[in-house]
Amino acid sequence: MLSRRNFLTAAVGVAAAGGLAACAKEDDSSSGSDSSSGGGGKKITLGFAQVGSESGWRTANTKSVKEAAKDAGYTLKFSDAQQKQENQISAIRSYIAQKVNVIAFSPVVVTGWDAVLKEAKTAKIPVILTDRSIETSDDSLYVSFIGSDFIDEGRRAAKMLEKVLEKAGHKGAVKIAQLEGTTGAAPAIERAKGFKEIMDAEHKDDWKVVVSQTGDFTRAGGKQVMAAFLQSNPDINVLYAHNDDMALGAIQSIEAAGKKPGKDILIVSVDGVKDGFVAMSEGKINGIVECNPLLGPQLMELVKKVNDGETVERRIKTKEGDFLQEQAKEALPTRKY
Ligand code: GZL
Repeated sequence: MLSRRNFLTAAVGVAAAGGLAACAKEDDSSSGSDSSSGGGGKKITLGFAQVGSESGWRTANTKSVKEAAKDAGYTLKFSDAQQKQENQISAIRSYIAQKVNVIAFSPVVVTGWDAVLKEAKTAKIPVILTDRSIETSDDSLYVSFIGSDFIDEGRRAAKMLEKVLEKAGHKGAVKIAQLEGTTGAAPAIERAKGFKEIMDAEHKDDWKVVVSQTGDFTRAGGKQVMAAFLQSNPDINVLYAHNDDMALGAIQSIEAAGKKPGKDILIVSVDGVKDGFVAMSEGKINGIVECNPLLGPQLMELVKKVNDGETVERRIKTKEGDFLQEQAKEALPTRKY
């Protein structure tokens, strides 16, 4: 296990690392400590490269990370990559140059990380993946991945759709529109994979995904793409959205087309943000597979162990539930995000 205390740190002269890409947004939130104490003193300095601020889920995830770092007394260097991989890579290089103790990030897409993670490894800075995973042949490039099981979320969405169809008394063909997350992102790839696994195994004769396209996890994307779906496939009767924000955008287009979301077009979504629960309580979304963004406290515990050179679990899965319409009203007051 790598820990900065146990070795000399090679100077990492990555010139470009000094600055973040122009359009990324960064801030140093510390607990009032001297942020130059990264690695020298007792205080842990964590560099966190966030995907962006594309959805309600991401906003809640950012809040959880920042609050938990403050509660833990860590110095947090935080950047928002605005969903651009080049900005996340620049942020990681910046943290290497600043000699943080630990780097954590939520990779916007699964590929293209080996080079920068090799630089972190050379600098003897351990890396933790949060929320989303990566594809790499070199397992030594990160010490742990903490986040949901997206393939299971896709399976759960398909099983939930079975219940929604039965409850709606649906008869006849099931013509599904799928709003995919960001192209190349683990949640998009894996939520589609899990859903297809159940569909192929248990519904290959009566369910069909008639159209599928990315809405990039945003409301605007969901609205725009759903409008196009309804033009090309007016007989869609189910929407499977990879996140609530795209489902909420799609609802606007469904209503603009004179159709009733939750009735004419049954909707199953993923995340469980408050606005998603409100839409469910209004009968506009039929079921939501929860994906828990509140990873902050677990992440900070992991950071401490990694920094202290302890052995940590390679894969830590977050716990989450499933919610149907009738549970929405009762659950709303206690939703934390
Ligand atoms: C899932 C997370 C996804 C959410 C979206 O863990 O990566 O990204 O489902 C967010 O809302 O944009």
